Amino acid sequence: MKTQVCIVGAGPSGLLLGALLARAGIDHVIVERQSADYVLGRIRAGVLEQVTTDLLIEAGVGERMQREGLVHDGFELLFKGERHRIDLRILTGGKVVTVYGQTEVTRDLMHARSAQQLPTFYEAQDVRLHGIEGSSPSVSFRNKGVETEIECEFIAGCDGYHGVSRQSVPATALKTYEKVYPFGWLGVLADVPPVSDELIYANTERGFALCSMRSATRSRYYIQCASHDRVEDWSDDAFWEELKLRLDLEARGRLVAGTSIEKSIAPLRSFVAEPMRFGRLFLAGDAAHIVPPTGAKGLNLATGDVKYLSDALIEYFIEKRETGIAHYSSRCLSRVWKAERFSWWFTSLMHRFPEAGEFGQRIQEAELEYLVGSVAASTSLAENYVGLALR
Ligand code: FAS
Ligand code: PHB
Repeated sequence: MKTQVCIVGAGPSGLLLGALLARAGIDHVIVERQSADYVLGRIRAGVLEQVTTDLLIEAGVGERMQREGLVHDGFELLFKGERHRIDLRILTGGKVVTVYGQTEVTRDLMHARSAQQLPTFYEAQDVRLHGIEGSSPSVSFRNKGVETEIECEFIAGCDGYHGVSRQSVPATALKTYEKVYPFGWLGVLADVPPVSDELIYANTERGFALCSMRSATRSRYYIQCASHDRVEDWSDDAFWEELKLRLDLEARGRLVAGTSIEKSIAPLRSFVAEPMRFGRLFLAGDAAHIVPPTGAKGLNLATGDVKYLSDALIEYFIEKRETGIAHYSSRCLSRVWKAERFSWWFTSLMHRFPEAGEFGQRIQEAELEYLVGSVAASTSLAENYVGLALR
C-alpha cells in the first residue's frame, strides 16, 4: 500500500492532522494500536485554547464544539480558604477558553473521518517504522493477522508518550529532558452538577484540588494524591470526603457527590524530546512532549504542533517548497518550552511538595496573594492560560 503521509496514532494529534491533510487533498493513512472505543474511553483534557477551537473549525469538525462547548472567560484560585477570580477576558483583551472534553473532540474527529471513509487501521499490532533516514520510509504492522506495509514519503509520529515513533529515532540523535513530580492526580468523572460555573484551582495544606466540568450535568474533579497511590485505594466516598476538605465553605456546601463513571490516577511529569523531526519522521503531540495537566496545555500544545506540521506538509506537496518542514521542529519547540515553563510554574505554585514543609506553603501563599493583587502578575497568568499565539 502506498500513500503520501502515514500517521501513527489516532488520538487527537493524529486525527486532527488527518482531517487537515484530507481538506488539502493530501493522501494519508492512520495506523492505531487500539480500538476506536478504547481511544474514546480515555478521559483526558477538558479545556481548549482559542488556537485549538479555531483549528477544529478549520478542519471542519467544530460545529458540535461551538454548539455544546462552554465558553469560560475566567477561573478562580482558591487559597487560605478564599476564592479569587482571574478574569481572562479583561486581562487578555478579549481571549477566552472553551470547556469541551478531549473525548468529544476525538469523537467529532472520528465521525468526520468515518463519514469521509478515510483509511484508518485500528487494532494494528506490532507497528514498526522503517527507513526514516532515507527518502522512502514505511510503516509495517499486523492487521487482523495479516502482515501489512505502508510505503510513504513522510511519517507523522502522533502515538503519544509510550508510542513507537520516538523510540524509532536513534538514541544518539535525540536529546530528552524530564522532570517527574512527587505526586499524581486522582481524577473522577461523575454525572453531578458542577460545584461552580467556572473552574476552581485550589492550593491547600492538604494538597491541590481542581473543580472542572464537561457540561451543566457532568463534572470532572481532581485531587493531588501520592505517587504510590493506586486507584483501588480510593473509594468514591473517600474521594468526595477529601475533595470537600480542600474546598472553601461555600463550595463545600454546594458540592454534589455521586457515583464515579471514570476514576483514574495520572502521573505528573514534564518531558521534551528534541528535535521533533528526524529525516522523514515528524513527532507531534505527546510523542514529543508532556506537561503536567495543571495548566491545561497538553492537548493544546498537540494541536499547535499539528497546525505547523499540516502547513509544512501542504507546502511541500502542493507548493513544492521545503521551508515548513525544515523549520518544523524549531517552530514547535519554541512554543513547547514556553508551555512547559508555564505548566511547571503553575504546578509548583499550586501543589503541596512534601520536602518544602510549612515554609514552602507560606511562600506559595505569599506568591498567590501577590498574584491576585497585581494586574501585571494576573495578566501573565491569564495570557499563558488562554494560550500563546502560533507564530
Ligand atoms: P495521545 O496519547 O492522546 O494519542 C496517541 C495515540 O497513539 C493513542 O490512541 C495510542 O493508542 C496510539 N498509539 C500508541 N502507541 C502506538 C503504536 N505503537 N502504534 C500505533 N498507535 C499507537 N491534557 C490536558 O490538557 N488536560 C488534562 O487534564 C489532561 N489529562 C491527562 C491524563 C492522562 C492520564 C494523560 C496520559 C494525558 C492527559 N492530558 C491532559 C494530556 C493529553 O490530553 C494529551 O496532551 C493528548 O492526549 C495528546 O494527544 P496525542 O498527541 O494525540 O496523544
Ligand atoms: C479537565 O477538565 O480535565 C481539566 C481542566 C483544567 C486543567 C486540567 C484538566 O488544568
